[in-house]
Amino acid sequence: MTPGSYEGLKPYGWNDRVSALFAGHLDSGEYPARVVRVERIRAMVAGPAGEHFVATTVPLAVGDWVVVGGEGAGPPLPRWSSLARADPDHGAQVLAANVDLVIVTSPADHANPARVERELALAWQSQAHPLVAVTKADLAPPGLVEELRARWSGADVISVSVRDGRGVDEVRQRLAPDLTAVLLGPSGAGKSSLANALLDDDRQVVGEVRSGDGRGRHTTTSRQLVCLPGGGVLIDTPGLRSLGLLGATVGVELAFPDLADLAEQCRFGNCSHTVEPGCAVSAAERSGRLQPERLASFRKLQAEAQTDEKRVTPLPARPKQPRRPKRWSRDADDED
Ligand SMILES: Nc1nc2c(ncn2[C@@H]2O[C@H](COP(=O)(O)OP(=O)(O)OP(=O)(O)O)[C@@H](O)[C@H]2O)c(=O)[nH]1
Ligand SMILES: [Mg+2]
Ligand SMILES: [Zn+2]
Repeated sequence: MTPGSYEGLKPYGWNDRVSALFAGHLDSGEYPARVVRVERIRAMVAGPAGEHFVATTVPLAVGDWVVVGGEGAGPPLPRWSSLARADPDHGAQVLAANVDLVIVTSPADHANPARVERELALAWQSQAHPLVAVTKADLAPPGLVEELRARWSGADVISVSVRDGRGVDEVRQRLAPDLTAVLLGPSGAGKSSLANALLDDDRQVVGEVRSGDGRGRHTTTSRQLVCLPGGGVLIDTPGLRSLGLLGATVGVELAFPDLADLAEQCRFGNCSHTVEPGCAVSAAERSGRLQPERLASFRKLQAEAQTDEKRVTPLPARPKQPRRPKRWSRDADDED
């Protein structure tokens, strides 16, 4: 069966691209749906007639498109993007699927640029585009936003405040008419507050931060997809303590385009930007053009991503050699 127009799914991001995903996948009695929330053995999905629970037997992520039939939801249709982290307990965890935009939130009163850079790398690796939202801009110390913009030159940085409303429309415009965005950032960054501002409704629960260090209290506990009134889809997420890079080497490169440009000018193609002569990266650091903190952040993320990459994609096992009789063992050095 060919997918119909499914008016009821349009607020959930149904468009020609999604329709094409389902072509040839729908039998009679089946319908397309988008995963709105995932629980242990069931998921809340949005189908053409509204949101309802379905049984699931395969792992699904918020944002997945699935075929629903008599048995519940089938496996996810191929994802065009997948925001994932290395999870210390479960290996890899997909946080959100089929997102176009990752909104990396960074609270202006407790800016942590290195965390933002980690999240930018995960966003680029996911195949979505990142957008940095410096939240609580009404509390920003003078010059902070300009400083962050300079550090992340090349990234789309918007300062946002739900107190005075600045930046909210800009974020809204990025999502219309049918793009999907996921909010990423530490607990207390103001993700759910921004979701409510975009929804024009206090639907997401918002929590006070701790008075001393401004950390959040992990108010949001599950990932949830909501439709925005002016078009576009938003996924609110809980602030995560651990965001392992899961081999995101490409994402790290894309998050540091300035360093990639400099590295092209190094004398040696395999320059490690530490001790080599003619290193353009070290020269930029010495001259003050490259902030040492940014370089340190790049080195840390790159090393972590490379280590993860080896873990995630282990080198192919060497084919087993038939055991040789002992008297041939002196030839062992000739192997390879
Ligand atoms: N001054 C100011 N405070 C804000 C702004 N946005 C959010 N807050 C406050 O920051 C606190 C945390 O907001 P939340 O929206 O719950 O933060 P969150 O990122 O969803 O946190 P988790 O759900 O724990 O991950 C609340 O007390 C909000 O009122 C803002 O633009 N300006
Ligand atoms: Mg929240
Ligand atoms: Zn170099």
